Amino acid sequence: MSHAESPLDDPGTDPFAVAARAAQQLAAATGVPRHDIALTLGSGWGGAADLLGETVATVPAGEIEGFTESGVVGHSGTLRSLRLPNGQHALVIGARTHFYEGRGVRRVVHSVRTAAATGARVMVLTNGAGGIKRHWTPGTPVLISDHINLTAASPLEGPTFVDLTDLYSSRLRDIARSVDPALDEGVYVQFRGPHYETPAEVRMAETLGGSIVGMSTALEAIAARHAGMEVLGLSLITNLAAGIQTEPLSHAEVLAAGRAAESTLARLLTEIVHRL
Ligand code: 8IG
Repeated sequence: MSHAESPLDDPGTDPFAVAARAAQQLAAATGVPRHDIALTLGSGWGGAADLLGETVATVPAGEIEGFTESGVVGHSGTLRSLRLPNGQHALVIGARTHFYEGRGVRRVVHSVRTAAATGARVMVLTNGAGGIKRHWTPGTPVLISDHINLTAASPLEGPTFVDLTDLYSSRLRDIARSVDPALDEGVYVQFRGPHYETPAEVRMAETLGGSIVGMSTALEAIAARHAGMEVLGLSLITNLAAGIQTEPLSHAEVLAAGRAAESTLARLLTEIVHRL
């Protein structure tokens, strides 16, 4: 995996200036000056991109400043501009940088900051994750109601005291439940990864009030809120968390569960986005 240089790696660089330039480059590459909504499509959620609307342009992520093509199988490595049926423009981010890649938290949240700089007011963050609730069988989508950030990192630097009450907008969760009243919700616990949790860590997460375990989203949600966006978070439960299920976890199984759920998730997410 290549570790391309990025101006974000220089601590003297203003990450918001890089995001502003990335937004200008996206506008030039797509011909779409502003986007209204942005979506990061994690494991299992990629199919939604084809259903949400008409693709106006697809840009390889590596062509935009601060982005790297994702090294994780199951992530597309592109930025796509879509026109929704209501005429709004959606930016679909298929290139997520994970904290566990070790490139720093600025890289992790750059896509969110770029989305905000394109004008997006709503950030939809999706992921594949492990479930702590025993009745969440693999393939179950759940709303994120709140998070616990166990990365010991923040995307914010300096005395930036951002309120995170209602971070995962109850208004947007209500809209999602108007599409599927059976959608359950839970507290997402972001671990650093890339290893999965031990059973003891999963018990800890449960004791702390968590019900979903993953390796993304929380840091991105913080950056989105800081940028003034409203956040909707959705997890696809691809596996029961370690120790909740007795078999060892495998990335292949995670991908298989994602693929199996993909068309259902695409329809669900499309209906939700069309009501936002
Ligand atoms: I997919 O069980 C997926 N991502 N931390 N734990 C963590 N991340 C995950 C898991 C899981 N499943």
